[in-house]
Amino acid sequence: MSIRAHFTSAAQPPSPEPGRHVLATVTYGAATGLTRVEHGHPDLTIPMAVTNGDAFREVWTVAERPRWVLREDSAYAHDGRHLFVAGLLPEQSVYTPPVREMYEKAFALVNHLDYGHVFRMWNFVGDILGANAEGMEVYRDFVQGRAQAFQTYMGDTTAQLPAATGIGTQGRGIAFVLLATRRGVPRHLENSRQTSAYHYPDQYGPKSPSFARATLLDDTLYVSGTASILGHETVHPGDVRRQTRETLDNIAHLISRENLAAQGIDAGHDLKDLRMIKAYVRHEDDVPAVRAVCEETLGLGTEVKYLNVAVCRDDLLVEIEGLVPAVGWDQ
Ligand code: 3EB
Repeated sequence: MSIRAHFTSAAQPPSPEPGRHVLATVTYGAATGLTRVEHGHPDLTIPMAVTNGDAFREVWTVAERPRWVLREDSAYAHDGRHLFVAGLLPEQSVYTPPVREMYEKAFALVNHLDYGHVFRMWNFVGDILGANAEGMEVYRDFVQGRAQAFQTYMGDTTAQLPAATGIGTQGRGIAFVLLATRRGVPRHLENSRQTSAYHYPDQYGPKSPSFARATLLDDTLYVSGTASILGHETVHPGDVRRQTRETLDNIAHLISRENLAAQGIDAGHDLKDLRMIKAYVRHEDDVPAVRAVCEETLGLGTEVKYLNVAVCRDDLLVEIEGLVPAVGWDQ
């Protein structure tokens, strides 16, 4: 039985389906915090809701009763098959060394607990487009520290880099979530419309970002944060509708039979198969336009959560992520 996720209101305690257990939750709300929720599982709250009333919770559930550990700046939860790790780093003058240390500790924990493979990460970067004390952009500073930690963990190979999201928040400092598995072997996938992020040229920073475009685990396809980028270049600067369409076109191609077959995967999906969709929108005023394009493209029946945060390039107005669940997930 695989790990699964669903959205609930942040106002209600999460209620897992019969026979399943809450591993951990991520709340998209108004403040930063790592807490223990009623039943005992950890919750990471990130400030990025469009308005306070729009806060929601992403609930990760598993088949076995998990163990939970909550510390001041980190938490983890695991059930013998899947591991959730979250961490918080307060605002820093320079991020590379403390980010490296935080991610190295997380990867050491993954190894220590014997969950062999990281398959999905979220990186929540406050003031993502701001400058650190030395004038370097916070995102580039973060990317450098993360790259060093991955190098410690797996050496120079890019073959094990997982799907990820790198996104701004309405707060300060950095937080992350990682998911790892003991059982399956994840397949990390690229998109032939886009340069692999780990091969981006150095015009985007001293280290290339450490992530794959998607990861396939147990027939669920985890789609990374995706933006209006072709090759390595932003397209449609200043046009949020066209950026949203291009982003959805990128995801459509990523999950298509053509793109998957080229990487030895016998599967093919459409945008209508996408679930757990989050659209990160730079300017709150653009939310209606992003919503209109999503509804046009995905249909009115597909739930999309809209959040209001900066994306990691000044010219990117929107980033979208989701997953294609394995058959039977909804049952
Ligand atoms: C991009 O394609 C857009 O640094 O972890 C997307 C997903 C992006 C993950 C990350 C960044 C990250 O480059 C930005």
